Formats: sequence, C-alpha cells, structure tokens
Amino acid sequence: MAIKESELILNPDGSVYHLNLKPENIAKDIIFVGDQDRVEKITKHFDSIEFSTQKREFKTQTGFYKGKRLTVLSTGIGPDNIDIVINELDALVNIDLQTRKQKETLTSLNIVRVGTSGSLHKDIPVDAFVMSSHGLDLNGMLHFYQIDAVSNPEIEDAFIAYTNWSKNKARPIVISNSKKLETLLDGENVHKGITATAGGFYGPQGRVLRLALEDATLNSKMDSFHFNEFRITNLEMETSAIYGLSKLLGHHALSMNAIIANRATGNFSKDPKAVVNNLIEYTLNKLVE
Ligand code: R1P
Repeated sequence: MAIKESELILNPDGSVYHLNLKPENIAKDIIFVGDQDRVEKITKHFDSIEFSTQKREFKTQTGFYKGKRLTVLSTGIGPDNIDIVINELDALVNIDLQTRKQKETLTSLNIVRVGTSGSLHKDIPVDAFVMSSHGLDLNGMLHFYQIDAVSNPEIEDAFIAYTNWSKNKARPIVISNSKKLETLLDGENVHKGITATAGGFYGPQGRVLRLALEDATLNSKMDSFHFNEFRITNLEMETSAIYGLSKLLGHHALSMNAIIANRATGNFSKDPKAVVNNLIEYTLNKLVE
C-alpha cells in the first residue's frame, strides 16, 4: 500500500517536508548536533562540502572528511524534533518516494550524536566526554510506538521502584546503544553510562526558577541509582529518542556527550566551546579510523 500524501509529506521539489532533503543528499554515516550553528563547526574540518540546506532548525551539510562521505544535521532541541528527523531520514533511505512504498532492501544508517550535556556525578567533571551506553527515556514520546522489542523492563522497573516514579508521568524506557558504534568510538578517556533524556530543560531536569517540582529529589535519586555495572551519568534531551527510533527502524545509533555542566558540584565549563570542539575532532577521527 502506498503511503498517503498526508502521512509522508513531500515538498514540491520532492524533498521530505521538514528536512528539505532528497535521498541523494545524505550519506549513510550521519552526525547529529542540536545547535544549527554547530553544523559548520564540524564541516569546517571537511575536505569538501557537496550539499547544504536549511529549513527551520534543521540544517544539513554533506561532504567528505578524510575521504569518507558524511552528513551533519542539526536536530534542534528535544525528543519531538528527533521524531521528525529520524522518521524523515528513514524515509529517504527506506521508502521509494515515487511509489511511496517501503523498499524491498532496507538500508541501515549510522547515526552519532555529538551533544552537550550535564553530568550528575562529581567524578565526571566538566570538559569530560560521556558515551551513552543506554538512553533512559523520561519524556514519553516513544510510547506512541510499539516499543516492547527495544525496551529493557528489568532496568525500567528497578528505576521506577527506586525513584518512586509518579504514575502521572510516562513510564521510563531504557534503550541500549549500537555496540558496533560503541566499539568504533570507544577511547581511553571516555566515561560510559546511562544518559537520561528529559522532555524539557527546567522542571523536567530538576531546575527550579519559580515553579515547584513534582519530585524535587529526583536528580539525587538518579545520581545514586545503579543497575548491575550501570549508573545514570548525565542528563540531556535527545538520546533516548534517537536510540529508540533508530533501533525500531533498524539503524545504528550512538550518543557522545561533551559535559559542559556538573549538576552535582554546580560547576559550568570555563570554555564550553573548547570541549565541544575536542569532541567533534575526536568523533570525526574515530569515524574514519
Ligand atoms: C539544551 O540547552 C540543549 O542542549 C543539549 C540538550 O540535549 C538540548 O538539546 O544538547 P545539544 O547541545 O546537542 O542541543
């Protein structure tokens, strides 16, 4: 059955609706960043750039780094944007946009997020790198999909019991990374742990300005939560959505986080641009190793 025009919206030039991209515009290896201004901080290292476009917060550039074709794409902030980005990227490789039918042979993309994040532990200081072993979904977007095949109920139930998670909030979901990309991007000074993904920056991450929180102790409970060798290392707004949708659609995904804030000590990096640049260079070089 062909997917209707209202469900898979294409622009007049045949590109997908939000990302403004056609199939030939993207590489199979894709770097996600949140901030659209970070795209060129990556592609300035490229040998050449063959394609650039931008619509809203979704800026894309494709080119070559040390001979490898890479696409860099900004997702903007939050899991709602990740729903748009991953579904439209998947459509570009796995749906024939002319016939509007799923292709017989499916393609797996390699997706690496280079993000910024806040650490929850004193021993993961500002300016460190964290690789996300899992995404811990605290926002609920993924519950609109059939997620049983990718979730980890044992860890989720332990987390729900430990934090006395409110029934009024979406059930947390734990999704693991791509082991293939974990091996490729691994390095000596890289911390590893569960990355919690919130659906907001203030209350959903425990920040209080003028509004009281449903559970003011949640961050400290997350800080001390353990499951086997895993602990929750950091808090941001995209990883669990990237891991969940990628796994469901057959893509490989890994999040690399530059720690710019330490929520346990209250410290903020003296030079956040430098730590992000270091992570960009680290990631690019690992991708071509
Ligand atoms: C919030 O300021 C944004 O910064 C973090 C959060 O996940 C959120 O997107 O990541 P990025 O720097 O990758 O956008």
